[in-house]
Amino acid sequence: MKLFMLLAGTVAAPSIAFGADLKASDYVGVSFWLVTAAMLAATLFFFLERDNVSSKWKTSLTIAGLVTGIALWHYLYMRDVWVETGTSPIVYRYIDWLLTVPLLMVEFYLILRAVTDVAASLFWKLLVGSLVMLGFGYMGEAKMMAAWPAFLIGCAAWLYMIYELYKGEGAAARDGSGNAAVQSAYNTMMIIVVVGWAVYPLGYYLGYLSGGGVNEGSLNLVYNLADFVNKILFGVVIWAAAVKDSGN
Ligand SMILES: *C/C=C(C)/C=C/C=C(C)/C=C/C1=C(C)CCCC1(C)C
Repeated sequence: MKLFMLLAGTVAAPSIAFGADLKASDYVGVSFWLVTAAMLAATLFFFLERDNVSSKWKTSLTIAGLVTGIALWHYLYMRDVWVETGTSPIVYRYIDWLLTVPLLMVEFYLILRAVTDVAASLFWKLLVGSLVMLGFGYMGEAKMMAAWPAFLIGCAAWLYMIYELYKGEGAAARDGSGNAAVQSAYNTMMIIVVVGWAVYPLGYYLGYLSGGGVNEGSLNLVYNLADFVNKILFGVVIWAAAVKDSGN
């Protein structure tokens, strides 16, 4: 009950939310609304599904719900910035990523820890990688530094995280765990970090580097679709592994 009241409060909080006038031709605005609703549904789903998995998996589902819940909170504001002004909600976007990307990285650590021993250093490496990637991305988008070098440093940090997951400590813990549900979840989550996450630098490229000035529409449409996959689908993969491993 408390959970529902909290969510109801969240949805009612942004005061301009109900004044916004969404036009049918504003497909970027429509994508903001769709993703907002999907984040709400996903958050409820992950929290309620905690009851259906064994105790060692509950934290992973809590984190999945926090990721979509934090995104819901920011989408409520971002969609209004977009609908009212037609400009990129860069600050809300990056505050959201700053919180949710490290939480997504924690998930790798948590699903491994549910079934095997894994060093905390894996978590710290992924955290530093996330902060470097997002810090430089923000500086590039907010015009605090040139768009190209910010992009290249951000990409290097992303590749470093992929390396850690693919060849480093994470992969070693996965191989040693002997748990098929975790191994397949880990591999699917890694594909999301490689393929699903590639959409963000693509959006940045289309928005800032492909010439002809900043294209706010394609930038936001691409980021919104990517958030849908990388936050909701990522959580669903974890949920599926948790249900399977719990014998339900
Ligand atoms: C829920 C939000 C997620 C999973 C956000 C992920 C964001 C990225 C993978 C961003 C990557 C970027 C680069 C690799 C280069 C610099 C520009 C960024 C920040 C868009």
